[in-house]
Amino acid sequence: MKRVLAVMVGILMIGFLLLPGCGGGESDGGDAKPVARTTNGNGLGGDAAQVAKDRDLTPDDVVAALKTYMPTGRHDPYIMFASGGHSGQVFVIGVPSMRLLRVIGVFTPEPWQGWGYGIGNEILADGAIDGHELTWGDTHHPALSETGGDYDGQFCFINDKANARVAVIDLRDFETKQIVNNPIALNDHGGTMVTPDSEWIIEGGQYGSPLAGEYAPIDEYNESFKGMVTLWKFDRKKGRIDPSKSFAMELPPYWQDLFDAGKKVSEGWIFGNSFNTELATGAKEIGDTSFFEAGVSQRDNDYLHIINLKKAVQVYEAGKVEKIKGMPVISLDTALAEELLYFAPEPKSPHGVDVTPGGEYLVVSGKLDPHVTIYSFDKIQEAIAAKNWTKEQYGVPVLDFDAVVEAQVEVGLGPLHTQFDDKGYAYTSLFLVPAVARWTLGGNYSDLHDEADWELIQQANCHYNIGHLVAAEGDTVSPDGKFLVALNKWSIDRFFPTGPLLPQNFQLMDIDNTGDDIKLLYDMPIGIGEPHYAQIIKADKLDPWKVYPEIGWDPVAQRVDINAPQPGRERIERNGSTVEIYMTAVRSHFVPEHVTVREGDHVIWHITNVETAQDATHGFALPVFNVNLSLEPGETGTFEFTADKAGTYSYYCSEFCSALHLEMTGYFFVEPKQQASR
Ligand code: RUQ
Ligand code: CUA
Repeated sequence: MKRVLAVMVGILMIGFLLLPGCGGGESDGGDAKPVARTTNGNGLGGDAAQVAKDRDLTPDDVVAALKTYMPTGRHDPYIMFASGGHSGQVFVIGVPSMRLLRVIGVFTPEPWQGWGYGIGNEILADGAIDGHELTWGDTHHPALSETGGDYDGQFCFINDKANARVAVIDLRDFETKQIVNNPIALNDHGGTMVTPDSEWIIEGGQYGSPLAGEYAPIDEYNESFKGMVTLWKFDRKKGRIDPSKSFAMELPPYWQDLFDAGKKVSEGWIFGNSFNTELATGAKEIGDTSFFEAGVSQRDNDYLHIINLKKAVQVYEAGKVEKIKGMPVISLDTALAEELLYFAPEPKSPHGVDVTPGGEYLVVSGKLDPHVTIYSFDKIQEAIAAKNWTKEQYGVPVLDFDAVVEAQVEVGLGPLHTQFDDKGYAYTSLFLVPAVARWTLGGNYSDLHDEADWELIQQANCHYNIGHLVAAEGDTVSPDGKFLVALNKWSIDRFFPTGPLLPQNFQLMDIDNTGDDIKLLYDMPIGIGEPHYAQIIKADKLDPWKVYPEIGWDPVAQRVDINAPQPGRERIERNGSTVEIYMTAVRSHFVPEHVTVREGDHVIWHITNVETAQDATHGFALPVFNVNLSLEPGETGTFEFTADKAGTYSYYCSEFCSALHLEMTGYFFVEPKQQASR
């Protein structure tokens, strides 16, 4: 097989290098050198053979390079949105080149975008909890907005596990527009996932806690601690979550983990997995059995949560809720009385629940069990109709395991998350092997592959300790297959060691094949935080603005700001001790170049970048007052501060925008109090 491939690559490579302009459509490839038509042992010809030899590349290496190399000027066919973990941000990466295109400032201030330094300050301030300003987040699960269960390229949502917050990013300009706090929770994990038309954004909790962050001692765990899932209503027209139309449901204090929304046949339902049905409270010293890690792993089963969302919405709309810190909450008693909540046993420290493209099956992994367990949505419905259940300690009906399980597949040690492709395969990350398991789906998916149903086909090794994995559109109703990225937690020896702290490693795999032919293509170190989940969308579904639509654009409101400074109308206005500055920026000057205020004045400063050319971004850096804007073409930014320190401050443009960029500067004078009385 290798030999055949090598020869094929050789032929391909020669053809590639000999044909003028071949594959060079949009790139300026320069003068292609003539290449000898001979091949050597690598199956490569001429210069390519020499490079491969000098660099000690195998034929597989060369194929991998050819599959990921993106000539200058050409764009990737896929775009990945990855969580930034405790960087609090979202990363935008081209696939298959794995080039980092952008880090979107979300929960953490980010100076290049001016995020938190004059841009987006109010949005970040909205993320404060009870007056405590937060300057970071722990982003876990990005969710691209969907229409009919397919990514539509309009929005991206992301949760902050550390503080139970959810953010909305508008994909017209790739900027964060909103951060909402969950009033009843202080941490989350099962967020964000969306329903097939993004009507609801799911945010499940994690560690059981008294609702609304109240105090309760640990020995009241069983009564005072609660679990929850929150359904945030998304207003697509406004591009915002509408907290006034959102609600939550109380759950037993098991640790709810990940959620997924039903689709197609299971639309209207949502599913979550859980652990710690043991109700372990940790810490040997207080008489519990052990540390949490053992305490939460005692039972053979935890509970898959099965929630009738459609009915829950009706119950919420009928007002059968309690308000907790302003959030309407369906109590556990109401959820049971209204038949909204069911459980099914799930084996050994389960993690994740992933719904198949047609919505027929739910895949759950047991971290301490080498199987994935596949539940049938139909069988779940039959078991509910037949009341085939027993009740657990909080009164929740637990459906009979054998009645609802369709199949179990032994995939390998430490299975975590599952994604799908267009060929009837599922892919499960195996943390302990570590590897990506490819296995076959049965049922409606049997016709898509030649292999037996519900069977392990390949364990493709990765390095090391894979958490999530993501395939192109791999959690939608129509997965693309083609590429898969393993989000590895450890990188150990993969890269030059940057001291004791090492990057995580994204490994790109080629899954555009069948059988046991998954190939590793590329390593991408992530040295900015620990990404958890990612989603990959086809690039042609995104239609971002190249410049803002009009001069004076306010990206928060997504419309022209009537107060935006316009060219020719720059000015400085004083009103008592408030000074308002209307400034424009254009290559290569600010208008005005001198601004004078008095010590103690409150300063409101508006700047419009009046450029219309793509990429003509200007910065605005002002020392001491912690201001650094990024103003993209057409954008207006406004910031305020108190000029409480007399002095002479030179401000300048912090983007290298033109040959005379260094000259794009000006002076901000703050007259001392005694002189200011002149
Ligand atoms: S889960 S630790 Cu996405 Cu595997 Cu968060
Ligand atoms: Cu504008 Cu540099």
